Amino acid sequence: MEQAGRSVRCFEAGSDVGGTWYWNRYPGARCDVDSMEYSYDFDDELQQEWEWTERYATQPEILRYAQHVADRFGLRRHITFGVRVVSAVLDEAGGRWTVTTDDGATTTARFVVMATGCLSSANLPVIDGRDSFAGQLVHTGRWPHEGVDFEGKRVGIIGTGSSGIQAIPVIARTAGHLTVFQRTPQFTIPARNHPLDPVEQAAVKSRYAEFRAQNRRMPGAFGAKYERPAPKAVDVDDATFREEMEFLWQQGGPMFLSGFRDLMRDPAANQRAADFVRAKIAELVDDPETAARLTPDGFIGCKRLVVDTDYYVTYNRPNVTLVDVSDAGEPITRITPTGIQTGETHHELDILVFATGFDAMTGSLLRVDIQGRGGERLADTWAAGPVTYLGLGVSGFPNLFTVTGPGSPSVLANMVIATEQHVDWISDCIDYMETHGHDLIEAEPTAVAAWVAHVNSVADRTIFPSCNSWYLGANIPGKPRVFMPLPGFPAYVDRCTEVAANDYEGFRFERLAQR
Ligand code: N01
Repeated sequence: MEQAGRSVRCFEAGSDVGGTWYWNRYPGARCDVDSMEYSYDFDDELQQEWEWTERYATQPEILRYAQHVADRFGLRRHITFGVRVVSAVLDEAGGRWTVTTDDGATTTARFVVMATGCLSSANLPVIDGRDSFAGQLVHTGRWPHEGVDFEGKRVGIIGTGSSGIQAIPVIARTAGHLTVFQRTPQFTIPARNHPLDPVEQAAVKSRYAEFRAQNRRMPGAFGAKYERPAPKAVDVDDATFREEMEFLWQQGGPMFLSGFRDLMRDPAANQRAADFVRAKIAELVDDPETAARLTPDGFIGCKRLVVDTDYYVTYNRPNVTLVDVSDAGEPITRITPTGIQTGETHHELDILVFATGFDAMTGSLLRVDIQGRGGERLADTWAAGPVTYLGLGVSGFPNLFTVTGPGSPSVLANMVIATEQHVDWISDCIDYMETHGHDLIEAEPTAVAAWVAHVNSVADRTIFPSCNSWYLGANIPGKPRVFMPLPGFPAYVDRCTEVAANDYEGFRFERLAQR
C-alpha cells in the first residue's frame, strides 16, 4: 500500500509485530510448515538473505523474522502498537470509515482491511471456579513474555490440540508432575524436525522462484517437495498401503495424508490411515490403558492434523498422568483455588495451562463493532454464520476487506502465502478503483450467496464437516456451525484472478456524489 503512495495506518494490540508468533510463546511452539515455504516471497533479496536454521522454525525464530521484515521495509512507523480497535463505522454519504481504538482515538479511512488473524481470540472456557485458582493460570495463546517456570512444579494442562501437544513434551521435561486433562484425543504425526542443511538451503535459494511457484500450485500452498504419486487407497492392497503410510510417518510432518488422494474424501480410505496411526499409538505408549485413552475415534484430518515432537512417548514418563475428562471419563467438575476436581479426585496444581484454542476465524472480526450500510452490524449479518464473497468482501460493508477471511482457503493453506495473495489482490483492486474513478466496492448479495453455496459444496465432498472441529465453530458454545475455510488454494487463486480480470465480477462499484 505504501509503495503505491497511499497513506496507511495499522493498529496492533500487541507491543510488537508478529501476530500469532508474538502471542503464542508457550514452550515448544513452532510452525509445522517448512521454514523455507512459511516465509514471504514478495522480495527476492529478503528470501535470499534470510537464513532459516531448522526444518520447522521455532516461535522465537519466526518472531525475529517478522521483526526483521518490519525493520527492513520501514513498516513500524505506520503501526500504532498497544491499541485495540473497538469499532469501525461507515459514513455512507462520504464513503469513509471511522475506526475507533480503545484509547479513544479515531481515524477515518476510505478502506478498512481487517487483518485480525484467524486464531487470535483466545478461548478461555468458562469452568466453574476458574477464577478462584490461586496458582498461576496461563493460556497458550496469551503466554507471558517473561515465561513460566515449571521447574519442580505440579502442572495441569487442559487441551490436547496442536498447542497442547507441542507444549506437553517440553513442560514434562522440567515439571515435577504434569497432569494432562484430555477431553478428546487427537491424531498427531511426528514432525521429524531437524537442523536445515546449508547445502539444501542453498539449493532451494538457487531456484526459489520456481520452488515458490510449485508450492503455490499445491492444495495448501506448501509441501511441493514432498509430492509423490498419489493413487487412491481403494486401488492398493494392504501391504502397499502400509508401506506408503510408513514412509510418510518416517518422513514426518503435515503431508502425512497426501500419499493417497482419496483419504480426505472416502471414509473407508480415511479409516485405513486412521488405523495405521492407532497402531502406532499402541506401539509407542507403554501402558495399554493410557494408549487406549490417547487413541482417537473418527476420521483422521477432520480436525486439523497435529504435528508433534515426542508426544506419545511423553506418557511413558513417570511424572506424566493422563486424565480423561470426556463424558465417558471423569469430566472436570470445578476448578478450585488449589487445583482441578474431576469426579471424586482432586488434582493439586501450582500452575494451570489452558491450551483450549481460539474462537477461530470470526472471533476477532466480531469483537470489533463493525457497522456498514444503514448501521447494519457485521455481527447481525453473520448471526447464522459468516457469509462472504471470496472471503474478501461482505455485502453491505463497502470498502471493507477481510484478509484470510471465512470463505477463503485461509487456515487450510500456508498462512504467509495466503496472506500475501489476499494483500496483493486487495492492493490491485484499490489501484483499479483509482484508475476507473470508483469510490466504493461492495460484494453483490447474489455473488455472496453463490460463493457460500460453493464453499459448502466443496466442503461437503470431504470428510471435514463430520466432526466437531473449530473449522466449523464447534468448539465455541452457541457459535453457528458453518464450515468456514475453503479447501483448495490453487483453484481459489485462479477464481480470484478471474474475478479481477473480469472487472471484479460479483462486486459492484459506486461513484459518490460527495467525494
Ligand atoms: O486449539 P484446539 P489449539 N474442557 O482448538 C480442549 C493452530 N496451531 O490452540 O477437542 C476440556 O485445536 C479441546 O478439546 P475438544 C492450528 O491450526 C498451529 O491447540 O474440544 N478441554 C482441545 O483438545 C490448530 O488447529 C500450530 O474436546 C477443552 C483443545 O482444548 C489451531 O491453532 C501450533 C475445553 C483445544 O484445541 C488451534 O490449536 C499450535 C474444556 N472446557 C496451534 N475447551 C502449529 O503450527 C477446549 N478444550 C504447529
